[in-house]
Amino acid sequence: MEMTFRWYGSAYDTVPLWKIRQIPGVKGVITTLYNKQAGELWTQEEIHALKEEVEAAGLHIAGIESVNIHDAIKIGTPDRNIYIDNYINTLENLGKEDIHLVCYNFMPVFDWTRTELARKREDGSTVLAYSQKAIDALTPESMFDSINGDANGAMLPGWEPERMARIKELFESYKDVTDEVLFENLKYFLEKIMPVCDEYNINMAIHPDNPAWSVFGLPRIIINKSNIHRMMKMVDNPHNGVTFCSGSYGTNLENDLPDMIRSLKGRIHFAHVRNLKFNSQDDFEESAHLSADGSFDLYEIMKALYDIGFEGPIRPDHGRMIWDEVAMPGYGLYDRALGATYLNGLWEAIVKSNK
Ligand code: DNO
Repeated sequence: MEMTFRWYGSAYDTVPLWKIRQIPGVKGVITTLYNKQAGELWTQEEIHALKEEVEAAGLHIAGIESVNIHDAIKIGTPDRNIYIDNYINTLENLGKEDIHLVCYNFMPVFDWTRTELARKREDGSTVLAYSQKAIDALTPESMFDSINGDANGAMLPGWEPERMARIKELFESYKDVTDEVLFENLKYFLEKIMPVCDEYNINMAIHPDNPAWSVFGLPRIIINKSNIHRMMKMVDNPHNGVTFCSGSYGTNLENDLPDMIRSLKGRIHFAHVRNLKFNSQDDFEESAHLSADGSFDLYEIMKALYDIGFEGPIRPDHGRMIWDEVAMPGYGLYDRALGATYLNGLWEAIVKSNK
């Protein structure tokens, strides 16, 4: 595996590249053109400039997270082909710049959903948290208003104000999109992009839905082992792969994470590893990465990745906010750096004990 760190770009991230460079073992960043709307074309010049900036700091781009998918593709409207063509051209431009990993998601309307962005823990740190009761008492609009105030001025992926302004309309446009339709539309999209992925050796790594069930009545399909295997089979090309995100699949306690990893041998192109602490079946918070601080055994997760011969980029995922840091919720420097160091330690021990 290659330890990496997510970076949103100098215009958006509170963490500069030079600090990332000082995290032991981190040479690669996972980045994006965060100003791009879903469906927009990324030019080769823009990608090249991003690459130069990263390389000037002594790092390299290990992958893109995300190139977002336009709603027309997920809904399957007639104009989807325009956006698919843009996507294909973007992939081609990434390939020409020698970038071979793209993380994306197929969640309708929003990206990940949390009900609190700064829940206080006993030690004074704050974390992202989710409570089903809170969701049940909210509408998407009221939820946007309630979390926006806690975002430390950052723009949360998938919750951009311009999208939220159209939220009723967006919900309306998904009214006939069932899980089956969403699967069909994903298949259509993947079949169109696989040729360019084959040509440039680009690994597509779908990110799971977070949480791994339907919220606000929207369909959600990338949630468990059987659905992810259905997706792998329906477009059976090694470039059609997954981002294994323990914190997303882990939201559903029925998902056996090490077992899922083992079953996806050869198709995991990217891994997000972190812990969650369940307070009850439907209330969880994003704890520190350490196994003892949460509900998952991170050693078993790393061991499963080792056992399948995982060689792709991995990154610590959302961190707690500690030591008075002010940053995008989940994306501060300190706790993610602790996470990277902990995961590196687990990996070193696993490698050595298997020699
Ligand atoms: C949350 C992230 C997601 C992820 C996208 C991928 O912090 O893991 O926002 O980047 O779902 O498209």
